Amino acid sequence: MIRYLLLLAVILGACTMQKSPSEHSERPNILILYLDDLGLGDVGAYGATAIPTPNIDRLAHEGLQFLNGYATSATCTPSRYGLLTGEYPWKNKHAQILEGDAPLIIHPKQATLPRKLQQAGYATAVIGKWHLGLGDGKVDWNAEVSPGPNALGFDHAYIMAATNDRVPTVYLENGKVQGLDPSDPIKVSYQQNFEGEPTALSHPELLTLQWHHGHNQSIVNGVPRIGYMKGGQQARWNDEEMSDHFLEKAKAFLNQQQEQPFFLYYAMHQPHVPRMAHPRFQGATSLGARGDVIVEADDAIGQLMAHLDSLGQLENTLIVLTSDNGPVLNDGYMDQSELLNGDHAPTAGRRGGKYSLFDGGAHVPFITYWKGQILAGKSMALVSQLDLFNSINALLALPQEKELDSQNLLPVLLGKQANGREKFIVEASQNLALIAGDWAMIPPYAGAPLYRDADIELGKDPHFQLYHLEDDPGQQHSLADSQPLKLAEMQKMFLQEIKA
Ligand code: NG6
Ligand code: CA
Repeated sequence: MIRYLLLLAVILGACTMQKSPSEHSERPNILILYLDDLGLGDVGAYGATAIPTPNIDRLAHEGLQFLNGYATSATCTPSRYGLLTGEYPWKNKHAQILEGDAPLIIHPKQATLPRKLQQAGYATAVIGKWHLGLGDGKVDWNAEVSPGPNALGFDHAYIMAATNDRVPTVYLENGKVQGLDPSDPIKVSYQQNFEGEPTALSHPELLTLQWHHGHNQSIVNGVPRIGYMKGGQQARWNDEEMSDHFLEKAKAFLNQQQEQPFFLYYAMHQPHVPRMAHPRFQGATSLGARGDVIVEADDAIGQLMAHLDSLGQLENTLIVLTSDNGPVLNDGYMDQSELLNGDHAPTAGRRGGKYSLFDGGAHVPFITYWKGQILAGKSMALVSQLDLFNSINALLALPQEKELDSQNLLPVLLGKQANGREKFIVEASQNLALIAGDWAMIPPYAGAPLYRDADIELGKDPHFQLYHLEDDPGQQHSLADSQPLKLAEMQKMFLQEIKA
């Protein structure tokens, strides 16, 4: 009897024994590299020749490069919402570009990717851009700001609240503004300026970067921003050091991970405006600020990979690199990105860009890399960032969240299956379009077809539009009239998908 008990104890012990990280291949670390406004054509592996991106190219060439990978939306907040919740963002009316003092739009009781991983024993962190709202209404930036990422399953959060062009221009660590001097409290408003505070309109002489549209409120570091802010002088970030700063925080998080696997959501701010590369990257390309910050981002990715390698974790980390939405050259500052763009094709020939229902809106670089596990290659499979949620669940043998819109595409993401999704919805400002196989269908929408300031075609038209994306990637010839049967099939699929 005792012998059997001992044997049982040995077996149980072996089952529960903590494995060293290197033996954890079924529970790899997960690193999501999420860029901000990086277009399909902004990366060497996807055709860019004017912007050297050797580190992203290495991920693409040694990993699996998806040629039909999509964000859920053509702007940031909704795409991040879809990524972290596995739910279509247009199902939440708040999932639209948020102001810097907007409340958290993911309910703390909602299923989230970080909480799933936290519950599965992962150490979880978000470092970088948040833009999903903070607090529950009136935020006091001088006290603990909550709920935020920590309430959604992130053990650790080192973030900017919204975007690098919106106030407050400070970093928050686990809900606390970093470097805040209590005698110089921060006030933020998106309604009105604080008395005596200079704005881009009242004090244009203080600007070192000129605004083109929007971006004419508070001035921080000579850069005019969206929103008004007063105080917190010591806590204000330095735009040119932001990339190094987040990288340092990411490395520090990785250094702390010994026993548990980790999930790091590294939400980079490049190449979103204002594009303020560190001086060592200024002039790295002939494209001006936009090209330079992409080189800066690529360099940070290379450093992070080298760091993972030095910790012996590269073979044990599934890396997913993608972008929250398509590219834009002029997003509100006169940084000469349009003027200096030359022949560079940020959307790789897709129509539209950020904000657009055309393919340039949400069709983005999408790469999976797992050294020793994913074979190098290219995939034509249709994949959406929405699917990372249930695919990662599958990887960890966790139950699927069937009520979500996320599909388990794990075999596709690992390169073991060629066919991805049959169809999915992409959105822009809560307007929807369907992608199914090689086809894209955009229902009729009222409103201006062109976002004039940014010079981007939004995809709005009073008629149905139907495009064959393989034959016509630039969406120049709508087949809505000549292919009525296909259009009807797409309309039916669209309705099925939005009702599901
Ligand atoms: C827009 C801003 C744009 C950018 C965008 C959010 C203006 C005129 N434009 O409202 O500059 O900040 O919001 O970008 O203010 S995103 O990538 O976070 O969605
Ligand atoms: Ca973005």
